[in-house]
Amino acid sequence: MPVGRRVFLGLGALAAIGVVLGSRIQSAARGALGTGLGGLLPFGDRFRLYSITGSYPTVARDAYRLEVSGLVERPATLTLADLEAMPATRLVRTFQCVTGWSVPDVEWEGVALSAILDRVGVRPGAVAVSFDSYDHADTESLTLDQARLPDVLVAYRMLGAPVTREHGGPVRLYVAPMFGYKSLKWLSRIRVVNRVEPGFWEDNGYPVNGWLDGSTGPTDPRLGLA
Ligand SMILES: Nc1nc2c(c(=O)[nH]1)N[C@H]1C(S)=C(S)[C@@H](COP(=O)(O)O)O[C@H]1N2
Ligand SMILES: [Mo]
Repeated sequence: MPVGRRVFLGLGALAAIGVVLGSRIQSAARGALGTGLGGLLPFGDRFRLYSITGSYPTVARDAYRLEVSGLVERPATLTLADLEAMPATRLVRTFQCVTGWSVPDVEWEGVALSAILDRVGVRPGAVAVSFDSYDHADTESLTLDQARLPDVLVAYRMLGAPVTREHGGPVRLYVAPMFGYKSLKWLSRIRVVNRVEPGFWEDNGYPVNGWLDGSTGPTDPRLGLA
């Protein structure tokens, strides 16, 4: 096994972290990062590898399938090649975990979730999108408006290379405008649904709307402007 700083987030640790998820703590974390202290912390500027289950699912690249179902006109099962054949979006952003660590200038590449939604055709009555993981543990959700933001990606490249198994490869979600917990790893299924279904982290105390700017309301300043 490669040596690295791994953080396996067991349920005990999760319960402890649940205590520090208030918005005041988030502001404190942002303040610390804003003054440059983030870079001075031990392990600064490095990803922690998270997995609720304590292990990383193994999904071979040629066996990878992304199911897109629910309130859609044309349910689809997409391979990695299908995703790579769609128009690619590349982003460079600071990745921020709500617990305070962050990694600057991370390069991401993948397909805009909006393009996948357009490909399958969202049916009337749909209001949200739910995500499942090959780990059978993590779940996430976004409103349809959030899901259509141009910097929400179904990502197959990260840090200048294919997304590694540890980071959620072959394919993970990358929700650039929100804290890291929204970026579900080992993405297996996208379901278009008629209500927001709070996911694993939300059930454990994280805000359903994980905006990096700290707003907890249902809207982002950019919604409606895109
Ligand atoms: N399937 C799954 N996705 C996940 C998590 C997880 O434990 N399991 N942790 C989330 C959290 S809290 C963060 S900060 C990021 C961390 O990404 P990394 O493990 O690539 O550093 O993944 C998010 N996606
Ligand atoms: Mo996180």
